[in-house]
Amino acid sequence: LLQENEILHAIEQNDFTLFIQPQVNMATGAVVGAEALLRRKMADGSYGLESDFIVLAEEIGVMGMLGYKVLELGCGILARWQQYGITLPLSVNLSGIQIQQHNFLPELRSLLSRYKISPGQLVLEITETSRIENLDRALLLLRELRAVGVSIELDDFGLGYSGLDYLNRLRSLPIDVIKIDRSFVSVLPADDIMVNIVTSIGKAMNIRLIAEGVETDEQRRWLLDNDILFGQGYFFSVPLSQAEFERQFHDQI
Ligand code: G
Ligand code: G
Ligand code: NA
Ligand code: MN
Repeated sequence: LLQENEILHAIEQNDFTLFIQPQVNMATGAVVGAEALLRRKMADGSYGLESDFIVLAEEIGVMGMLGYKVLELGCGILARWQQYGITLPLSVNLSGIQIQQHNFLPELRSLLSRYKISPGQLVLEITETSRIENLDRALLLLRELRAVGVSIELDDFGLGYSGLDYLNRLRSLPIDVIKIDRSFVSVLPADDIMVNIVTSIGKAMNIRLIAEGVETDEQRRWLLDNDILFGQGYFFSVPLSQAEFERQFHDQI
């Protein structure tokens, strides 16, 4: 089991990197974006992330610090891509705790200016299961993020609290993309109820949809047949090291 001091040690040592998974147009295969996923160097030299790492980091009060490092790594990737003329947007995950830190916005602004990032290339993924239940607070923050110019992806959509009142108020949030949670995609095509519900919400709100966790061609075709154009998942690519991602997709990005 993961120990508290292992997390602290990893943060101290900057033992982290971001792996990258492409987001694709499922009709053409074109890469339209990418998600950065936190990995740390394991004892055997491979890269991984314990399933409880983020939760534990939140519990022991270091997620703000770790989240800042993640944002900085993401900005570093975008700055390097700019030098190569790569304009692909990169999605970085935020923890609910991270966005509640009072210094989150000023730090984001200063990272964007220090790394000379055009804000339109940075996408922030906010998980629906985090703190956006507090919609009034979320609205203020998301409006400020909108003013900064970054895009917002609502991650794990359908897993959060989805009462009708919540859904109604969700419409007021400036969200650019909804990511259909993997648990709904993984049961396709046999069980399509949840994908249909979530999809109709996204369509009614006129928000772009991305299906997460697409693993088979059958799922890809079902999603396309149901007007979901964008996807991410092992069928297209597992998360890759930055070098491997750039090697595999250089002619497409
Ligand atoms: O990466 P998988 O790669 O195993 O990620 C496991 C979980 O950790 C997912 O819920 C994912 O959203 C989350 N996660 C991955 N990278 C990050 C990150 O950089 N920040 C935060 N807050 N969560 C992350
Ligand atoms: O919570 P979030 O959606 O950010 O988490 C993304 C997680 O899903 C990461 O752990 C990533 O490695 C994983 N993932 C990405 N594509 C697939 C897939 O096709 N199948 C499965 N099982 N996991 C995936
Ligand atoms: Na995510
Ligand atoms: Mn997700």
